[in-house]
Amino acid sequence: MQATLVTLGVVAVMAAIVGGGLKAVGVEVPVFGSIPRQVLLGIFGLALIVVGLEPWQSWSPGSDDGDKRSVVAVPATQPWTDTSIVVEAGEEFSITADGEIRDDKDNNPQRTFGPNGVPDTENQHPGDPFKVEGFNHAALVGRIGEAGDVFEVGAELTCKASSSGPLFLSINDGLFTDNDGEYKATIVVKSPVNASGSDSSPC
Ligand SMILES: [Ca+2]
Repeated sequence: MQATLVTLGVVAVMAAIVGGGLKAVGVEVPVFGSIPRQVLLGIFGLALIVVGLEPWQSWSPGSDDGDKRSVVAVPATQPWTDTSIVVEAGEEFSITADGEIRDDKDNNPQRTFGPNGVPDTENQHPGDPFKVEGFNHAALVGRIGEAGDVFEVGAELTCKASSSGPLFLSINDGLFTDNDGEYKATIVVKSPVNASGSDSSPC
């Protein structure tokens, strides 16, 4: 596509210079009777060359917006998954998650959860590590750094990093060995240009 544009542009410029009567790479340009047309064709040809030489990247909208995007699998069979993403204090990031897990595959194989989990209103899951915080059972949770405060992610969260460090994700469950499935988390660390300012809460 780009090479074709450049070729056409070169032919147009050549035709403009010699005044038409040209046949090149399958394109035939008749003799011109008018100088302004010749000039116009020359300009058009130059424009084609410029467009053709432009890096392809700039043609796909949103590809150079500066956001860092990553998709990470969070298996239900282990605590804290290192997302390999490092956030800086003050940086805004968003996490959207989907997928399905089971928290007791042998005894309750029909019981499945999504990233939002469920409120543990009847205290059926006393072993949940983030019960005190009031986070849903089997919900996706996160922390920044090994000792960072844990925050509930659920299916969607946008927040501002309260500290710098590696981002970890886990599932709010007390026993991981009887689980299966995984959540898939899409993490977008926003460039300062795309951050929503002070709107998002700290995490
Ligand atoms: Ca479990």
